[in-house]
Amino acid sequence: VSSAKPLPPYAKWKDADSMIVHSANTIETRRNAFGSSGITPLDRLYIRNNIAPPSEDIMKDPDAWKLEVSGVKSPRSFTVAELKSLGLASVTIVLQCSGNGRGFSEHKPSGTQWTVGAAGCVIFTGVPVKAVLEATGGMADGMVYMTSTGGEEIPPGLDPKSIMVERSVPVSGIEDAILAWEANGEPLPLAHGGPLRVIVPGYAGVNNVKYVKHVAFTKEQSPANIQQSSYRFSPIGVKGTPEFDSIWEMDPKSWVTLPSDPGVPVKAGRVQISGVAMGGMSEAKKVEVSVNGGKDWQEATLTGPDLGKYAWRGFVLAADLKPGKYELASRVTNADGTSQPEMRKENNRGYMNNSWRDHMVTIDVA
Ligand code: MSS
Repeated sequence: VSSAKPLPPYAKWKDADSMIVHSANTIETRRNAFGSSGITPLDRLYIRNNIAPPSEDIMKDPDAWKLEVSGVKSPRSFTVAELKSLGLASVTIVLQCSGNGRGFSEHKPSGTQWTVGAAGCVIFTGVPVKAVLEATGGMADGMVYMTSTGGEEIPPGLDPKSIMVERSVPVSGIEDAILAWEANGEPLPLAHGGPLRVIVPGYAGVNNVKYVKHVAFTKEQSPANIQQSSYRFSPIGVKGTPEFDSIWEMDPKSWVTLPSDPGVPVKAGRVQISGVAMGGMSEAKKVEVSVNGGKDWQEATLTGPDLGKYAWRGFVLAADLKPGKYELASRVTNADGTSQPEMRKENNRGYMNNSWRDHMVTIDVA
């Protein structure tokens, strides 16, 4: 199946057959295209841009890209080459858009109608934020957020606050954060935030600011719309404001990836039902699978390498299926003992849907 819309130029290198192109800025991985190794190949990883990405020109000399660091005792700027001398760390994370699963919400929230594919598991490599703090004398007194600004050009005549991508996360979240220049062993491509990207493990996609040009430790959250009103858990029909929680830490979530080929019946007999499971802020510990829409559950086997608490795990359950229709569901429990809920937490923009019922897939066995 090839996508109806073509891949935009900056994402031409993606595997078109694995992607659903919603728009030039929103490209989803097909449910059957995650692979089963635990790591999502970059050419199948989803893309989400809130505004058009910067020109490919910024990738000509990635080591020369400049990052400004402020809200520290000795503010200064660093080139990527200089950052590379400060430290090195790799972290495997689930990168997941806050809106992943929005397409299952009944109230049809505005925004991309993602199903399962605005997520992937990626090994990012870069310098620990803590090493950058050490090199700048530590945070200035009283700072409680790390506020990162994306490197997009703001078109003249627009109020920067209305479109700039600038996100604040509580400093409690930066323990394992890095500034990354590499993904899955490759130089970080522009589409995923090259030359330099903030990675806040465990936090929803939007907090991982791409082409980051400024990291500031601040007392207040960013005044940008993307912080103040978007990405907030407001009730259905209510616009986001700072009184509602910001979309930060992710929840446990899993879904079946195979079999899920649309319109292709599965051969009766032994079927390996597999998928991916993330724990959110602690590791995915246990996955249960149901073949009858959540009436009965069986414990699945975790597969693949354990790449740490922020990564997802593969899982598999072997089932002997006679001809018929089956509703395949999965439910993960993390190390903190939190299980994926049956129902989504309703909110205006359909953020953070982790309902196992919404994520079921129906297959025909023949
Ligand atoms: N960054 C920047 N700079 N810009 C933009 O737009 N977006 C967000 C993040 N970051 C942005 C940034 C989002 S929103 C998301 S998801 C992510 O990113 C994605 O990623 P990729 O790589 O996949 O594309 Mo939702 O929550």
